[in-house]
Formats: sequence, C-alpha cells, structure tokens
Amino acid sequence: MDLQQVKNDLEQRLPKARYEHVLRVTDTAKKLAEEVGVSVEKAEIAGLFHDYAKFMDKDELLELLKRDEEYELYAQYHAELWHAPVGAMLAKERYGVEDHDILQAIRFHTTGRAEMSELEKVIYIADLIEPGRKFPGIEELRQRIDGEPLEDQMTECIQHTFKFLVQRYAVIFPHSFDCYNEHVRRRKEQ
Ligand code: DGI
Ligand code: FE
Ligand code: FE
Repeated sequence: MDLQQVKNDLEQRLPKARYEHVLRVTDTAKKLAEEVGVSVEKAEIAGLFHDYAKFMDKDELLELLKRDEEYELYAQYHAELWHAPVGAMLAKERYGVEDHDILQAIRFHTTGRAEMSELEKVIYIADLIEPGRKFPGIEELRQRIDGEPLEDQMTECIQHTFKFLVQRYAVIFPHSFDCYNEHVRRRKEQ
C-alpha cells in the first residue's frame, strides 16, 4: 500500500487539526508498538486509518453502517461511535486492507472491547495519549502508564475514558463496558 497516497487522501478528507491528530496517533502508536513488540508496520496502517471516517456526515455514516454486522447495536448509540466501524469498512473496501487485526484495531479504537489484541490496545492507547491531547489529568496518565506492561496501560486508559464519560452522563456502549469490566476483574485478581 502507498502510505503517502493514504496520507494525501486523509489530508483532503479531514480538517487540518484532525489530520495532524492522525499523524501524531500514528507516530505514538509506532513508538508504543516498538516498545511492546507489536508490528510497527501494522500500527502505522491502523493509526493512519483510525479516524478515516471521522468527518463524514451522520446520514452517510448511518447508510454505510447498514452493511455492518453490528448495525442494530451501533444505531442505538451515539453517532460519535460510528466513525470507527465505518473507518474499518472503508480501509478494507477502498484500500484493500485485509488484515483482520488492523481492521479490528480501527473498529474498536473508540470503545475498546473485551479480549482486545495487543495491536488494538496500542491504537486505543495512542489515540488517547498522543501529545496533542489536552484534557485534564492527561499528563498524570501519561506518566503513570509510561513503560508499564501494555495490559496495565490499557486498564488505566479505559478507566480514564469511563471517568470522562460518566462525568458527562454519557450513555455507555456495551463494548466499552465489556472492556472496562474485563480490565477491572483482572486487576482485582492480581
Ligand atoms: O475520534 P477521536 O476524537 O480521536 O477519539 P475516539 O474515537 O476515541 O472517541 C470519540 C468520542 O467517543 C469521545 O468523545 C469519547 C466517545 N466515546 C467513547 N466511548 C464511548 C463514547 N461515547 C459514548 N456515548 N459511549 C461510549 O461508550
Ligand atoms: Fe476516533
Ligand atoms: Fe483519533
């Protein structure tokens, strides 16, 4: 795959700030992948595509989502979540990305899920902590997880997301719950 072509496409599709976020996520994901022994090449592709569908309008996203096996589920939840499965769909259909793990990393980058692969965790974490993210507590989160085992980093990140969502009275998507519960159970058993 011609990654420069993907970048050009992304630059056209996304506002500048979002495009730059994508590049920082990709960079962060590659570094984390290297640290934890995950394929840097796969991390790069998943990072580039993770927000590919972020700025499509809601109707277009919903129309594409109809072909998704979890359409009924996604349609009942916040539209903000839709860009993740649609991004995976378009990476496959427009760029011929076939690697299941890369597609799952794009698909679950927003909600996480139970039994995430190492690549999926790398993308989830990179999306949350890339250097452009400014939310309260982010610096403490970065410091807390730096150099820790990937699984522990993911536990801290999903907890962070839950705190954020609950504070906003957000309706929580079932896969997000499954991810959170799995990590909290594992932590309790340690
Ligand atoms: O696309 P990004 O802005 O880089 O980040 P993202 O894809 O991780 O998240 C997009 C938004 O989705 C973010 O504001 C958090 C929100 N989100 C994540 N999980 C859930 C959620 N929103 C709801 N309502 N429920 C969830 O389970
Ligand atoms: Fe996203
Ligand atoms: Fe993102």
